[in-house]
Amino acid sequence: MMKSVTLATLPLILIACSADNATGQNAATPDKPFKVATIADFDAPWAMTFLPDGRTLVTEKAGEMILFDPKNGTKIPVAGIPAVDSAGQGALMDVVLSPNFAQDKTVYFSFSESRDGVKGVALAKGAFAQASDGTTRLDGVQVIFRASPYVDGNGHYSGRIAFSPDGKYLFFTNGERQKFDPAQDPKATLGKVLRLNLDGTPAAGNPLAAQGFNPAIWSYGHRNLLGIAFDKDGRLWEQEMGPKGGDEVNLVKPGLNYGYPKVSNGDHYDGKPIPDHAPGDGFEAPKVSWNPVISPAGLLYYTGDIFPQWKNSLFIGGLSSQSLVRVKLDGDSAAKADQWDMGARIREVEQGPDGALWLLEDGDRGSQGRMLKLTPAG
Ligand SMILES: [Ca+2]
Ligand SMILES: [Ca+2]
Repeated sequence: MMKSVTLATLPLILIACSADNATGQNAATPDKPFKVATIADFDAPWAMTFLPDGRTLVTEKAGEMILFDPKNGTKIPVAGIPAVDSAGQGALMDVVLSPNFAQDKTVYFSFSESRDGVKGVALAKGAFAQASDGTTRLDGVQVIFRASPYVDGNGHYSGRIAFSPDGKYLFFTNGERQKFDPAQDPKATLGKVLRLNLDGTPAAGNPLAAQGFNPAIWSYGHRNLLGIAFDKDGRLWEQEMGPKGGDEVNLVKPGLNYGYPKVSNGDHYDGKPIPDHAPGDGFEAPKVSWNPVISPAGLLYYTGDIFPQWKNSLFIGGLSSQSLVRVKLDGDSAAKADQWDMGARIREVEQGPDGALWLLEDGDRGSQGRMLKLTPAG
């Protein structure tokens, strides 16, 4: 539970600094400038995206993709999704429209799968199609990229998707699968941000390929990357679930090493220390880190008009922190701004066509699986 403190009269910078206070609690922002409407219920939803007509595609952990119309509450299952291994943290994960969706109707999605007794995250695409009777499917679904290597275990798949602003590249996150060292292994895609062509092949000119790294790698030394988003100036931001006391927001730059598991502002959950980030250590430090952790999930760069005060902000869902977190950006800098107690594990943050914020609860550990819409209060 968030500790509620009265900070309304303090300047923003003091609120930001107080987030890591001596009591070991993140300070909750006391007043919510939004009202919350419950739109629908899902079964452990993971991600959502808007179609151009205002309908949504929603993924559920167990492997369903659902076409949901917020205008009338209609839910239609989307056929054509491959078998998902949803054990542990496994799921049908992200869903994002092609930058050329108006022409190619292509939907990109990610999921965890089991092959030959080992598991990994896969990236796939298919063409959205709806028949006159309403039945809906993805046509011609192909897996276009698989993490390497596949390993045992059910954790830290990551699997978030973002397209570069020019629509030419697909950025894909691969978690380190709770195996630590693969994040520093130049041959593995685990613990990395990847830059791919739209067909899933490694993009030409990736920064470390000439040094013998896997040609898909854009940056490395990451842990469990559960959100990735571009800002208005084309900067790539990423959030990742770190070790104990080490959740992070990073500004992702090509070829840099973000340190895990060699350095982190957190420490291993078994108590083993990890050296903190320090100037000159050769590792790229996070722009924001949390101790205690928020357990981040989802990342949205806000561009809407109905919350004008939040332009140039990142929004992050909080799982264990049961919160919605706002991070204010200023060029290459970022700072904690708000953390609102939502009373449920928030898995996904999305922006609607009118600039409203849409959230998905993840349905685990007592949380429901609701879709929530946030609009300005009063
Ligand atoms: Ca989304
Ligand atoms: Ca540390």
